[in-house]
Amino acid sequence: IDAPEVTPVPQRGQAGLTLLRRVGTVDPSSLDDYRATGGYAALRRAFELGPAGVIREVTDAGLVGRGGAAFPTGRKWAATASQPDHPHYLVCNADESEPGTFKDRVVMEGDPYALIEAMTIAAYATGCAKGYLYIRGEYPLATARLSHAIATARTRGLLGDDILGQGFRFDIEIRRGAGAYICGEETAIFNSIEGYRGEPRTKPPFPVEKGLFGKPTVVNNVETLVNVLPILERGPEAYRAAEPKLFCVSGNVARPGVYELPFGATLRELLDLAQPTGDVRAVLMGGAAGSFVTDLDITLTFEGTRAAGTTLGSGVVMVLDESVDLKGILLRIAEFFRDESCGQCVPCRVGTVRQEEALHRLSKRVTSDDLVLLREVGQTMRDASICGLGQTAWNAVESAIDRLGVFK
Ligand code: L3W
Ligand code: SF4
Repeated sequence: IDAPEVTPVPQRGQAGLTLLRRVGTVDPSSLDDYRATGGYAALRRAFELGPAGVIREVTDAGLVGRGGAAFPTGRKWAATASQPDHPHYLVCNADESEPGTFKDRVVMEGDPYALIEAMTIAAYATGCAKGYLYIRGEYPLATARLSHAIATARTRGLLGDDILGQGFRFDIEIRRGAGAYICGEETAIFNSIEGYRGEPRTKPPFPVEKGLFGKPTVVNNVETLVNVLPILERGPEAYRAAEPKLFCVSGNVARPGVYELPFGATLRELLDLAQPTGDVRAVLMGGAAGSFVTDLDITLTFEGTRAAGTTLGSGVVMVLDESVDLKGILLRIAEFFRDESCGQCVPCRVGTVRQEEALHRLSKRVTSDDLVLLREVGQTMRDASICGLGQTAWNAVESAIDRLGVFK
């Protein structure tokens, strides 16, 4: 379940790529290449529409967050824009740390100006003069390319005091994470940027009201933001007709990597592209926080995966064939959550330890006592933890027991 030892590549030859259209085909260091391939057309359109017009288009497009929780982006932007308290802040969550997730890295490394343009549009729509790009510390290449792109954009009047001569002021500061998974939780990012321990805050209040430095803040994932470009370039209707989604395919497949497909494809269609190397025993959807499925006819939408009792999450599709030691994978997931729990709340701090201990015992000898304990601990973590880490720490284990018959 560690990040695969491959360099994910966009699947060239797939017709009609949207989010990956420049990745691997243009020089990511060149602003001229970016502009020559349609770059900054969306920002120009944003200035024509005005902030309220941009929010209307994003809302009409039906864009929802790609970090895992699928919250409507237009609603988030409108809520931030309407806050009377100032300043407003924009935070791009680029702390991509869900095991099996590597789509944001591919976008940032291959098309850094797209993220900068998209952040500028988000800031314009929501009234932010300052944006933070909080990037995973283990992404040095993406960080270097984004730093270069930000500096270049500044010298060319695309960031700074008077963007494109429109009197709009906005700039971006990069902050690097230091290896903690929990710092991908939106309020832990705020604490980290403010110089405190990366611990989640209780919600509400939501960031749109009280976020970074206690001010109204819009937080969006990298993939969510870059979707705003085709929305403004094509219009919400055309966007909705073929809404793009990135999937991170890893595990027992011949062609691991980042795939772009329109929402609505089935898991089987995606796997046909990635080519499983053996008989598929299960697919882990949504990463360590997600769950195992066996039905390959699941529709790859937020609703379709929910109906199948799993989650699209951040787009993880980890394929496991019969050769895989499932108990070992469950132990690795439990170890991961125990290690990454910030320790702030009891259900998660204690529950993740108890879960791992019970799995160790069960992997040697199956007893009904330990199976009952595991379920009680899991349910308590789900019901009583402060944040998504504790709430989801039992998902994969539960689905392996109930659907894959582990420990039978
Ligand atoms: C205004 C309201 N805003 C909710 C906002 C909230 C946040 C967003 C989603 O993420 C997911 C989980 C895993 N007024 C609001 C509101 N919001 N109600 O909407 O909120 P929430 O609390 O449902 O989810 P979340 O805690 O932000 C949990 C996934 O994250 N996850 C791992 C993700 C990893 C990656 C990665 O590596 N790239 O994304 C772990 O739990 O799927 O669904 O902005 O403020 N009334
Ligand atoms: Fe920290 Fe876990 Fe509680 Fe989240 S659920 S605040 S990670 S202890």
